[in-house]
Amino acid sequence: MGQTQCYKILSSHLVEGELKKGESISIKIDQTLTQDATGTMAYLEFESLGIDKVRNELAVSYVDHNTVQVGFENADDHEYLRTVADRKGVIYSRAGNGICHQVHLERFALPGKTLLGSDSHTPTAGGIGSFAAGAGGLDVALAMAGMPFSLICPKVVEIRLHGKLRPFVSAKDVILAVLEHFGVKGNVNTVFEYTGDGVKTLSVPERATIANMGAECGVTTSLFPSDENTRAFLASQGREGGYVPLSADEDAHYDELFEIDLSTLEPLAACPHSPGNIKKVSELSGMKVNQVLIGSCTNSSYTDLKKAAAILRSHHVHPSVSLGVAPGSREVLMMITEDGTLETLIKAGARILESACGFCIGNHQSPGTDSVSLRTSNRNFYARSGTASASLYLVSPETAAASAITGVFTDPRETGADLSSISMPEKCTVDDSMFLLPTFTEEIKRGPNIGEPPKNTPLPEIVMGHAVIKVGDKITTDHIMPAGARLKYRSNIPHYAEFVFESVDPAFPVRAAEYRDKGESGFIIAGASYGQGSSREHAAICPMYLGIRAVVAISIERIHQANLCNFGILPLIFRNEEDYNSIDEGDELELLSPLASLASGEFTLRNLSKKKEIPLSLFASEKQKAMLRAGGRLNEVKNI
Ligand code: MIC
Ligand code: SF4
Repeated sequence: MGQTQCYKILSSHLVEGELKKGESISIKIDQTLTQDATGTMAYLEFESLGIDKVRNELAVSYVDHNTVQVGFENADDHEYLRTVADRKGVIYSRAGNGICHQVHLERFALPGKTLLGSDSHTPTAGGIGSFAAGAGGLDVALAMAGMPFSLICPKVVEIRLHGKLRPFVSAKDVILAVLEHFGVKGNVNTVFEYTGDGVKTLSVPERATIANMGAECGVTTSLFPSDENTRAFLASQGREGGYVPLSADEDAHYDELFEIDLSTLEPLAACPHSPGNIKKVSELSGMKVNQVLIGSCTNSSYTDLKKAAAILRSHHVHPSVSLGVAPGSREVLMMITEDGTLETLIKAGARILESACGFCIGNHQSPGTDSVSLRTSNRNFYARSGTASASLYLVSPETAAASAITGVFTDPRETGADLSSISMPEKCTVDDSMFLLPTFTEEIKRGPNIGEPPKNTPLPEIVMGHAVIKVGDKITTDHIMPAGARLKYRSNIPHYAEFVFESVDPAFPVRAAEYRDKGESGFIIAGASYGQGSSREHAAICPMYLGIRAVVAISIERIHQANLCNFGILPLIFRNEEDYNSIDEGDELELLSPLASLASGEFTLRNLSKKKEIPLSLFASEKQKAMLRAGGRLNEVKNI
């Protein structure tokens, strides 16, 4: 029987285990990427491994998240990242060079390679046929040390695309249709593989948009074949030498099939507060809009901005709308400058924003109270924009531009603009001068906000304490560790820990620390799909710092589960879902014989307040069990 594209790449990189769905495997990682918000911790962790220089094929450190620089912290982080990159053999992409995923796609990603990034949207590179996964900073640090990456051998879902998109319907609408079908939970340890005659109608940046937002479904990664469009894209970047054709065998076996006829899709929007809450734009038509933001790693390519500009040409932004445009990379910015697109945008009244994450992570451009914000980004989680009362809708650049003109939700098909001639150019404007290559000479500089990554203690014989908080379903890592205004504390765990669960229960950190200081082990009780979204390992590190020893949930998402194990927090799952109802916040809990239970994976939680025993399961590999016993991966450093 033939192989899927996914299993072809996995088998050529397999280090440990058997390529069988559900088995624990380890693969060799060719390329790594980090970004500044997760990067400082990743490089501090890398330093703690005591290794001179990175051992994988290519390591790139991007500065794109925290570029607003209010206060000294971000600039100090950048200086640490620049100097540690130089010292350890990492390419440094300076602030201003663009968003990691867009830049990596343009300059480094290659079909058939494996890429691990400390950012959940690393699968963007799946658009070029790379097996690209997001992970916590520590996993990326270990990959830079040449260690294989462990994952569960995934189930592979074929998404077969037929036909061709109609004008004004775009790649964003394809992935929103995928999200409508698969939802934002229940897709762990799955890979989406795109096939069918519709694939060849999509350019690499369009494919990258689709692969990018597969992350919102919670899949390990998404993959597109490497074909003539891939060759053309690589050639446009002067990288044709990296082209290899790659696709699934004709008779490949898939675990599931989902078919989409591209020609039947219409403009869609993800409604508040989840990327999986999909409606047709036509159903929302007429709703007042206050802010429109075009950019982010999902939709900020050259053709995205050209299409938006074509719709905006000869129009002006509606008086009650603020329109911001953030090109995804310096390359895109240079290209839209050269061909007059930038002028069109400026004439239309767009506010030109830095090539960075910016608004997407709530770093600036927080919308007004109760306002409606249309964005081309990938996440509209509650409070992520910095304004909890705002309603965020995720849409295509076409819908965003059309609505910016009218001031109300507008189906772009109504604009009558001509987008037919817009396509990727044969040659892009390449200028690599904002990458710094390592010289191995810099002295590593650390500002006062940069602290050591804290370590946990080994799993004790008695794990007893309180349910410090009880939360519901779909708690994202944004709920656990806010970004936006708090982002600058990423390198300072004691301070950042003061904001754990800020938007859910601001009293949590003080309560947790009080229990911790009495010598207790804290418990977090959660519903389904706990820890979805961002890869930020701070969502494990900061609760650990506050004394949390176990998360007891209905289900936990892949990257967060790995981060919990990496830092010695037990990720435990209710064997009977309804037991979620038999624990209340404040209940006194005891985990019976934790050390013996670790080996079997079967735990019993005694609720001392309710006098009830609750069976729990641990789904973890043997390696993860060893980490949990040691109190986290950093305590095992001597084994590297
Ligand atoms: C995000 O989109 O949430 C981020 C910010 O890029 C995160 C990483 C982080 O929290 O630094 C991600 O997606 O992993
Ligand atoms: Fe940056 Fe937003 Fe992409 Fe995350 S999702 S990498 S914050 S642009």
